[in-house]
Amino acid sequence: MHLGIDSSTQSLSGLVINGTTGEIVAEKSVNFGSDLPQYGSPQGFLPGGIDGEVHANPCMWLAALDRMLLELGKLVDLSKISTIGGSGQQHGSVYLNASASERLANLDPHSDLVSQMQSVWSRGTSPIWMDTSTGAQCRQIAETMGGDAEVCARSGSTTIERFTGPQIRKFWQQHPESYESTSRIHLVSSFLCSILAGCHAPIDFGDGAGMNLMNLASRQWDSELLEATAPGLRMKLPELSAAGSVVGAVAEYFVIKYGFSPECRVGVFTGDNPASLVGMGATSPGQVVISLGTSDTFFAGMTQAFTDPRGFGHVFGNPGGGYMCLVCFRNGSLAREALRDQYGLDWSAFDRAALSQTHPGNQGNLMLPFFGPEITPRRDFERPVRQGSEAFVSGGNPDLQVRALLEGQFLNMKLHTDWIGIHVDRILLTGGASRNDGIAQIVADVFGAPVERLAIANSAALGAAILGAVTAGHDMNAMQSKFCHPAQDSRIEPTPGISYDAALSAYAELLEREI
Ligand code: ADP
Ligand code: XUL
Repeated sequence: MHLGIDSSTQSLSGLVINGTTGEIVAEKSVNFGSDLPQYGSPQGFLPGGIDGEVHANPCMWLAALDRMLLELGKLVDLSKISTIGGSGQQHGSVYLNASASERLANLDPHSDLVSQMQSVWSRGTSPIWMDTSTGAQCRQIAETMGGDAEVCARSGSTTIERFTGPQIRKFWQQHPESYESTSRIHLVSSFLCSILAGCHAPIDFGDGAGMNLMNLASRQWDSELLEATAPGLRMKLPELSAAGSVVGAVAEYFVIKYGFSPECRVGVFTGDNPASLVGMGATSPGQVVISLGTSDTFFAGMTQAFTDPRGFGHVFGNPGGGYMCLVCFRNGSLAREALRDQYGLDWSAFDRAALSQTHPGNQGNLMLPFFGPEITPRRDFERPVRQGSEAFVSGGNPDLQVRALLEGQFLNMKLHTDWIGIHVDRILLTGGASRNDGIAQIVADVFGAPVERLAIANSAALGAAILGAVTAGHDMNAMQSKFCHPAQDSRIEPTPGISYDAALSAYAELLEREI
């Protein structure tokens, strides 16, 4: 059996698969907000950050790992797990001092992870992907490199505020002494992998590409990008390696505390989106995945690496080989939740509003669906922008508001993914909100393509488990054909005779005017 661990924005999940029978054996999720309220992070991050700063407490991820394994051990015999694969929310970084190596190698099973890691942090909190505070650092790095086109050609993305390089530069500028005392900087993925393996684990080519530091062509750290980012950075970064390659045996802590076999091996972790690509069975080019998690993301395998001329899209390493493209929208579930709460609705009201109470095109009522800063397109919105009837613009009629939000989100997605040039003839939908039929119907209508969902909404955890199977020597494609089937009756066809061409132009015009 293989265990996949996914540490995403709002929860940490474990999912166990049997690679021989094709069975999903057990699944357990720990929600940071509701299960670990002591960390004061109802949505997975510390509220109240100023000037676009969004940080999380890395202890919370450790507490969640301990909790998840304790609960999972009640559902499945952990001694039967032969390999562990994993993934983490992308871009987030963890800063450790020189004592970390020894600590990792000597974790005491009679204590817990949080108390033992207390003295290893060189930075108490971790900037995560929602952070938009590094505009100045992005400009400085781009300037040193001779322009953003050069950064993009090397790393697969222009300088991006949430990407780890600009975040590291800001840390060095604001806290040079703490930066100096940092001996290793991990991503969320490689950090959790290091805990499990009891030694510093590598970063994979998928998550590594989300840092503005990795050279996409050579799959090595790019010396010039490192130099343009912060002094002495090379020494502080882990090695780069392929997702799923063996890191080593699981640390004794997990053997004694949770009953893992000492033979159990840990593979290199990746980012949650690359893991989702694996878990959706979409690593081979030709398929499009839309993930509706905390963020909404649009991604697909690519045969060749080419980049977004407008700079919103990214190219990452694909855990199945080659490349993947990705476009991320910050106002995903958090915006849907904000509108839901503002109107006192529940998710079934979203279903009803989208399926029976309103019509495609929403009688011309349009919304720029941003409740906070957006990254695609980049702008510090504070509230949505409405255009349409007086009643709608003044905030009336919840059903129209729901449809306007959803149509706005997917029109915005369509507008900002056309550069990829993929003919979308089927969409694989995943993430927490994908189970909502109303939302799925609007995706199908806006893109004019059928939508399919897998039985498992948490495709990142499934992808992580499949990467675990790859660590054990299984073929990724064979595992994908075993596990990645659309759920029965999950297919949603686009409504016949509907076109969103006019709505897309109207949306583009409104956006142009407001930006
Ligand atoms: P992440 O991986 O980013 O932590 P998930 O993929 O687990 O996020 O998605 C969690 C989100 O899914 C929740 O915050 C919630 O907003 C949304 N969600 C869950 N169920 C529904 C539903 N039935 N309809 C719409 N959204 C939903
Ligand atoms: C991708 C991104 C988010 C995070 C959290 O670039 O920032 O999707 O990976 O899910």
